[in-house]
Amino acid sequence: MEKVLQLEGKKILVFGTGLSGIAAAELLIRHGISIILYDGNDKQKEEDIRQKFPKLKNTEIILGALPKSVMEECEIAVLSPGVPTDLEEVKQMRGKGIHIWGEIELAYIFERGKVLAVTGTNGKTTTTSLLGEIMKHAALEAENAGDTGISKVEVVGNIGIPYTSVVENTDERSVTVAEISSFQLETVHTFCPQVSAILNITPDHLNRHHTMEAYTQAKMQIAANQGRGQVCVLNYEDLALREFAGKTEAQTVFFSSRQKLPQGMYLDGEEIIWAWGGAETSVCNTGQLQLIGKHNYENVMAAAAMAIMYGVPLEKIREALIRFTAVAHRIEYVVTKRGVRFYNDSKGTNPDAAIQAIRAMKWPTLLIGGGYDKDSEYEDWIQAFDGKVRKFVLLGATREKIRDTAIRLGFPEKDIILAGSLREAIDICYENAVSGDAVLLSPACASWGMFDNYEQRGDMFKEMARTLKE
Ligand code: UMA
Repeated sequence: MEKVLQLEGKKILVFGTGLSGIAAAELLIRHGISIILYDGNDKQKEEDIRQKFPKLKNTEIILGALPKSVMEECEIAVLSPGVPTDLEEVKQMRGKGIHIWGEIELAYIFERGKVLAVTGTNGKTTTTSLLGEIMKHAALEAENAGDTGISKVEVVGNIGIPYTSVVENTDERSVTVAEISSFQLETVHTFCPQVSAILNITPDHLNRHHTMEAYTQAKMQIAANQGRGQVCVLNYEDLALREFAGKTEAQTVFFSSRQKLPQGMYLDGEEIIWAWGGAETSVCNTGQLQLIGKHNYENVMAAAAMAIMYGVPLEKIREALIRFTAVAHRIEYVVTKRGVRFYNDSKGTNPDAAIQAIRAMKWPTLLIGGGYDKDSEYEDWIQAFDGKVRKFVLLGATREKIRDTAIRLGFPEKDIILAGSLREAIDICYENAVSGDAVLLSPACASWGMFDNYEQRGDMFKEMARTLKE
């Protein structure tokens, strides 16, 4: 705990009262470190925060404008991921010599075990969950064998569990599997995963990072403190990442879904192969996996390569891969009724995500789409159907707009049906489906207007599908 000592006697400003800020504040309070909790949103009420989080009862809370005096008092500011690093207040603090840390950096100061960290534009959550399952399986096996291997596994970060909320559970033999966003990587300084991965980098969050260079730079921070003793797993098909391999100090391992690699992990037809030291070993056949779609095979390869490089036996990795079902609401297999497979992709809330889902379907598909209008364009999505969509059932505020786009692009009008509710949409699909078809909920739109959130939409779909009469 030597690293933690550096915090003693210092006053820390915790910036943000969301998930990360509260978890960071509570961690510091538990360690008797003096903090000020600050949030720029003055619509929040101090009493509400105190009532919701009783541990903050003696903590100074400031909402709205940040007084200059606070900047004189604090030595470190811990930013929540959503706080931009070029915010005026943050610039001023930096100017005054205040150390700017992120919530991940703070947690890492308390880390006692090893960290495996995943970043990338797409696939982070699936890869992190899958790697978490592999490591848990390996830990369990080690215990059974009376081995002193991995004591426990924590899965944290952007996935929704603040790292600071569980880091005190770590010990010398524990493993923390972390999903780390570009926002979180902007404010790490000593964070050093034993194995990291950058899955892919495509334009995203440019409103925050401003340029693609800055966004790419942030992602690459994941390996900034790694040396030859650590490993960084990279997607060979991403040119920026291929180039990055020549720059990082870390040992690099590639994966590819498009070509054979002399060393690393690759997809050869339906077989995932691990090539190492001149030998080639099959990891698994994609047909054995419950995850589907090429993008998911990339996630599988990244997670498996990370686990191998950590030292998990291939057999254990294979068992965990085969057992793993999709993350909830992301091309999630639900049930088969009368030979018709049901898939829930309620998380497909934009056309890009929905494109991945329809590409993943290997069967004639009855597709349920539409929802809240975010001013999206649907051409690319409809063009990705590739003749697979037998019936296109549309819901919500966007249903007419999507129908008109589909007709304009030559999708048969007779196969488009407008439904008034999710219940009606499912029933239409089930009536029209034959054995061997798939029914996919992948709306390409947000759920608002008809549902509270995408989780509720997905849960209702699953419940309705499971209770259909055979
Ligand atoms: N705030 C300010 N000033 C600002 C910006 C925000 O005071 O300029 C305050 C807000 O008023 C609010 C608080 O900060 O009270 C919110 O902080 P936050 O946005 O960091 O949200 P948290 O609840 O702490 O959640 C964060 C991540 N959020 C973001 O990155 C935006 C969560 O990722 C993450 O799960 C959580 O920490 C736990 O680690 C969400 C996300 O959308 C899922 N991530 C992006 C993505 O996946 O694309 C990167």
